Parts: sequence; C-alpha cells; structure tokens
Amino acid sequence: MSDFHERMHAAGIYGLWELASKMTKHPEPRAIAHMWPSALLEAMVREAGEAVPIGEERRALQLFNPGLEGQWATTNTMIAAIQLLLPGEVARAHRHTPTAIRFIMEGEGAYTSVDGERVYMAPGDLILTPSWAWHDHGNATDKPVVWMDGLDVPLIQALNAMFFQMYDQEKFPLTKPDNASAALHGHVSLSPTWVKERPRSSPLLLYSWAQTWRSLAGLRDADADPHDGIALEYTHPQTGRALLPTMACWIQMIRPGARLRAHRHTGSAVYYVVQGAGETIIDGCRFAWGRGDVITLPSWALHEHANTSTHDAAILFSIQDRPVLEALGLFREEALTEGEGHQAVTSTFKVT
Ligand code: GTQ
Ligand code: FE2
Repeated sequence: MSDFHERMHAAGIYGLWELASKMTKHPEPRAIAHMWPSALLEAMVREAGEAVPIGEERRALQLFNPGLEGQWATTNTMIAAIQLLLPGEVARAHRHTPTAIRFIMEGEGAYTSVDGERVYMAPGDLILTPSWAWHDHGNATDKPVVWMDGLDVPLIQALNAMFFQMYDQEKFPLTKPDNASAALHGHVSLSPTWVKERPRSSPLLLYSWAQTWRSLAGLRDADADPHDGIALEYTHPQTGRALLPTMACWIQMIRPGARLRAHRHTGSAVYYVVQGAGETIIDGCRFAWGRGDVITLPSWALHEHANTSTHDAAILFSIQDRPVLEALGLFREEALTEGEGHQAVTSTFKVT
C-alpha cells in the first residue's frame, strides 16, 4: 500500500476505487440458506427444559445463521427462535421495540398477554406482539407448550432503535376480555366502524389455525402461483396489507406431488414446516424437509419448493421481511427461465 493510502486510512478516509467490489451487481448476503431439523430442535428444547430455569428471560432457543458469525440473527433482518414454557411457568412481562410473532407448534391452552389482553394458544395459531406492547406468557395447563418466535431484531439493531423494559410485576394487568381483539377484528371482511385507530401492526392478535386451515382447504384445488403454490398472506384486517410494518406472514400449501418453479426475490424468509414432507432447492442445494423443520432463505437466493409425497399436502408457514423492501421500493423478483424453471441440484444439505 502506498504511503498516501496508509495516511488516508489512518485519517478515516477510503477511496471509492478501493471499494468498487462492494457495489455488487446483485445482493450477496452473508446469511446462508440453512436448516434446523425438528429432531435437533426437539432434543434441544427438551434439554433446555431440564437445564434452564425460566428466570428473568424467556426460554427461547435463538437460531443463529452460520453465515452471520455469532450475530443474533437468522436472516439479515429477522431472528427465529423456539420457545418452551413448562406447566405452571410464567415468562415475565416486558416490552421491546422489535415486533414479534409466535406460531404455535405444540400444546394448547397456554396464553400470551398483549397490552392487557390474553390470547390463548392452540397448535397452528399465529399470535402477534406489536412493537412496544407489554407482554407476558403463561402456561397454566399440565403440558409443555412450544412455539416458534419470529422477531425483526437484526433490523431494529441495524436501525439503532432497540429499546427494552421489564415490567415491575410478573404479569401485566388485564384490562380487556380474553381474545378481545378476535371478537372485535376477527370477522372476515367486516370491520368495526367505531374503531378509529389504525395501528401500523394488525389490531387482530390471534389468527387461529381453524380459520387458516378452512381457507387452505377451500383452495386445495386452486392452480395458484407457479412459484409459491397456494400461498396465503395473513393480512391486517383494516388495511388488507401486511400484518406488521416489518414482517409479513404467509401460509402456503403445496399439493401432493407438486414441483413448483424456481424464482428469487429481494428479502429474506424463515420457513416452518407445519405438515407434510418435501424439498426446497436453494441455489442448487437440496434441503429435504418434514414436519417441524425450520429453514432459512437469504435474499436473492434461487429457490423452488416441492411436495415429495403423492398423497398428503405439505404446508409451510413463513415470516418474511418483504414489507420493508416494498416500503422502500426495493422489492424485486425474477423467475428462473432456463431448465423449464428448475435448477440443477449440485449438493444436498446435511446436518453437521
Ligand atoms: O417471548 O417475548 O425469542 O422478547 C426473543 C425475545 C422471545 C418473547 C424471543 C423475546 C421473546
Ligand atoms: Fe418479548
């Protein structure tokens, strides 16, 4: 390096000519495609239940992307975690600026309390915790409850907008009837006219599996999307748009034997396999999945899903940061045209 360059760097100055390679032709995420198989997650959850008391923090296993070197992140913008609450336990009340979703994996009858409203959980339910809402979780049943958390933590950190507070009591006081938001906002295409607030996050806190399943089942013969199959986005009941300012949630059904076409888009995703068995090819690598597996997809990675069963539907739940990309005019999508829309498989993902 020339003397000039050394002095320049020491002064906190770099030449654009030194950084040309950083202006990449297309996104080159450090996050990689990765899968956490259900057997591994279940074993870790069981051990966490034995080894870790509930204490001040939640008993949530945070899924770190191996490409992000110890960063608290599953993708560049989102963290996914598996949380366990044992019978009789309460996860203490707190709030934070990151927005959270929960997708219930196992157990019925535990609750999350969000700003004074208790929302009761059943498998397949989606529950929201908007930014800065007080929340605590409780399990008064006699069985463990397990769910997947999704939060926009890495995005909030990148924006230097992280705030966190513990509440001074174990539980936040209840001020509303149980499932009040479902009674008010949980009507298909019918919105309460007297509610004037238009919160950025959906005011409906619970999207029940019963309702989600009815919608999927009603569309099981739909030709739907060549890349995403029978993909439904959970929506904000007042705006019809994404549930949350920073995250969208999707549920998608892939019909028996269906092999969807490959595409790529900006924005990252984390998938949870709700049921069925199949495979996703991500940038040429085959990820064979089954119920309970968690898979992460980086931005701009070519991906295609297939249901490898000829009898049973496969269902994927996902969180996506697409609303952020869309709000900023950065969402781009591209279909693979070669190979009739299918990638050549060059490797297979193996658990290390
Ligand atoms: O349950 O409130 O996985 O605050 C990470 C942060 C869960 C929660 C996580 C949280 C929570
Ligand atoms: Fe929280």
